[in-house]
Amino acid sequence: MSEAEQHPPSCCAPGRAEGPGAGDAPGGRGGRLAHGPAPSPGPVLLDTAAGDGEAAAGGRAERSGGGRAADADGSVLLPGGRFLMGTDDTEGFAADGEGPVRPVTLRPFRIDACAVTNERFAAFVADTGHVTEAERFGWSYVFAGFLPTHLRRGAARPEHTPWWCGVPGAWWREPLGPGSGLNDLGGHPVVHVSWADAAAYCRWAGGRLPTEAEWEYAARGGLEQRRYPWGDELTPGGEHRCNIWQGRFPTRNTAEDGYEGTAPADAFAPNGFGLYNMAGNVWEWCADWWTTAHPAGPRANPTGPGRGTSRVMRGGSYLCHHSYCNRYRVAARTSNTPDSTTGNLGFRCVRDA
Ligand SMILES: [Cu+2]
Repeated sequence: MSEAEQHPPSCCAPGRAEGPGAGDAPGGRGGRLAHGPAPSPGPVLLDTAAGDGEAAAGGRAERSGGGRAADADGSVLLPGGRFLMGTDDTEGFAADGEGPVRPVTLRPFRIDACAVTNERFAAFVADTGHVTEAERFGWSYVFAGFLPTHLRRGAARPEHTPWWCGVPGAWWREPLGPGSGLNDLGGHPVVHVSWADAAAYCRWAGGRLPTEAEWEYAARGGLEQRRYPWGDELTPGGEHRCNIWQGRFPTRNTAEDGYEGTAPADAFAPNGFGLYNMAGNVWEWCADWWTTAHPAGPRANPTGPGRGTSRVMRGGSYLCHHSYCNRYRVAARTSNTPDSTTGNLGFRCVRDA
């Protein structure tokens, strides 16, 4: 019945249809809370020092490991060409359609070095008046461990991912629900954005969402058939290279990597293409409809199935842990219905070169 049952369950980002009111509320398929307050758009309070400005750019330049520098618009030109997509790694989830390994050829394209930040999304909203789907539904998913007791208690929780709470009034400007704000999150990835919100931002920015093939090629950073954007070892030399969960999921997050929730979009060293956080931090929407059946032969510029019910998400998030989902590998994939919004799901843009 629910669309979520038609594909492997999302590891740590539940779908809109699993949310509050999915079964019995008058809100229908979207499950809009009848009592969900419509958040009023208040002023965006952003700490610009933590934003995408010169300080962040300077910080980026000091880091090593990136093969390419981003242009003034924050994007990197990638040459495209042939790469091996997918994995047959035994660590992978075959049921997710991670395999088979198949040759894919891509034309050159530009991709944002970082996920779209709250600061950039605020500029988009200020310019267009865009109202996000989370605002229209009146709620979004927030990780239970971040919520004060009064919001956590009694919150609707999806059956299979009960560490999520459907929180009335959670949206991108108040990512932990009413009373929260962006404060020093200006340079962090925007979250609580649906596929359509992400696509609208990309159009405004003169681009589009990456195809899944473009995303994976970019994430691999020029390495062939490695497990992570930097190689095969999760923490080379004991160093954390991405923002995922440490400790015991979902009850104890030791935040050894430095972050309990989102990290700044340019945290950690970039991959060989100069791209940040292609593993961990937030899931990223891709353009493609979801399928687990891939043609094994060579493909050029694949765009996925012509129709579907869920859209591809890639990269994993700060909630991913080996014990549960292990989807922060470059070949890992999952999906969600396009109207779904959570506190660990964002996006980045590409442009045709
Ligand atoms: Cu995960």
